[in-house]
Amino acid sequence: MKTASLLLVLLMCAACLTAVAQKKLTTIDRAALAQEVRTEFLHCWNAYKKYAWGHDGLKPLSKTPYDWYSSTLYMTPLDALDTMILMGLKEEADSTREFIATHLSFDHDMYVKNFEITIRMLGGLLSSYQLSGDERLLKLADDLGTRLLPVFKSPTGMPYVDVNLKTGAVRNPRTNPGEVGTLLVEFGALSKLTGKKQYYDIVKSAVVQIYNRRSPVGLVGTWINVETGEWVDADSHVSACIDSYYEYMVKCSILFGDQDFKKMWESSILAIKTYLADETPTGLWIGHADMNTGKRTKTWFGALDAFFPAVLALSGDVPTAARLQESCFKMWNKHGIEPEQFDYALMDVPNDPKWERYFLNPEIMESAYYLYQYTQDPRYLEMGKVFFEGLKNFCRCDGGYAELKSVKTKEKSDRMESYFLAETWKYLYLLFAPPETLDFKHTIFNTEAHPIRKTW
Ligand code: DMJ
Repeated sequence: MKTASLLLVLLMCAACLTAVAQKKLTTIDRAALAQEVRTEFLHCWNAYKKYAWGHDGLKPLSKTPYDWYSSTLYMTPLDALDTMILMGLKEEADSTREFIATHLSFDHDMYVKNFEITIRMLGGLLSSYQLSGDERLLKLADDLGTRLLPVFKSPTGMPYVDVNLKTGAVRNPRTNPGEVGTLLVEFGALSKLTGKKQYYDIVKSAVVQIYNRRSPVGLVGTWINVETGEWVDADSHVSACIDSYYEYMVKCSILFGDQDFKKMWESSILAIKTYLADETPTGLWIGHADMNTGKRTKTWFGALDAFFPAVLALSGDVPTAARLQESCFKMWNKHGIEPEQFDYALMDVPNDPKWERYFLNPEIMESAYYLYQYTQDPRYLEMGKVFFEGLKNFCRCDGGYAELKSVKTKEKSDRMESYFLAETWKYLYLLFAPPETLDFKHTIFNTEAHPIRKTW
């Protein structure tokens, strides 16, 4: 009898919890939020068109344009194009695509950053080509790929940082695993779509060069010289300069079915879990360690590191991804918006104002989106809503959305990077949008959120 009543109480509790969960679901109006995100995207896009049309980007406080180099590469329109397509902004997307197809030229005597141009522009051209079928975009991608390839002509095969688009001259041999290892989703897709094998082979062997230089404990450092092959900074972490090196191991193993990347990921994640992961009273974090000894050097995590739950989830480890995302959420909630760096031993920004900045980064939204895809847990919709509120409250301005000088004071700074339109708004929109908006299971996003499908 006693057991029967206990069972009844338990069943009633379970029913209550389900009701709470359902109620929670009904408090999130996904359709309304998707619509609102779209409106905010348009606020940024219209500001760009009004104040910075034809340039790489917009400074939203002074309402003035900026370019990265001596000639514009139309970075914001190209980065934003597939977001418009996915949001169903057909007229905007069609006219932007037409403008890019008829105006964009890479025939400029200027040095560009290989990594940034690959993830933003090559990635953007390939995804918009796949989404629109416009062959002119594939032609532009092929032209860009050809102009970038000389960057790999170093003694080790790892790319220099900069390459001249016209002459093929290269400069700056000091690079990092992120810039070497985050090129193959784009060059590999270009290779498959054009039938030009060299794109895949040259870029893959550069990644292998970094991987082969991992330490005896299986970690990589932050800076390496592509001419000598020597590490020049042994700090190991999953933050800026290393982050997407790991991301592309998982993504390339899925997109190209390349087993070498599967093996690289398996040995790397083991080293990350052994030496970088940090179980603390506030939850799971990924900190810093010396690449050679594996010894903990810093208890820092940051806005960029928040991509890691998405990668863990994509690799099949949803439980660890979910735990890490809870830590990311704590980082966000400390000041209502996330800082560039967070010391999880202090549970606050490290004591230096330079780490208080927020660059409109998308990674934490990206991870919420992935986790929602795998779990359908409304918790991630709730998180998305909190992120959206934070952005609107602290970054919105008349001329678009602005980065923050400090998440503590909320003082703004005059910059809105193109990835804010390519990534941040896209992941937030996809989190709330109907599932048919994008076939998640058959899509690999490059690190700039440009969706690539295996059509080959
Ligand atoms: C983007 O350009 C890419 O996501 C890159 O991999 C890392 N940082 C920015 C956004 O934070």
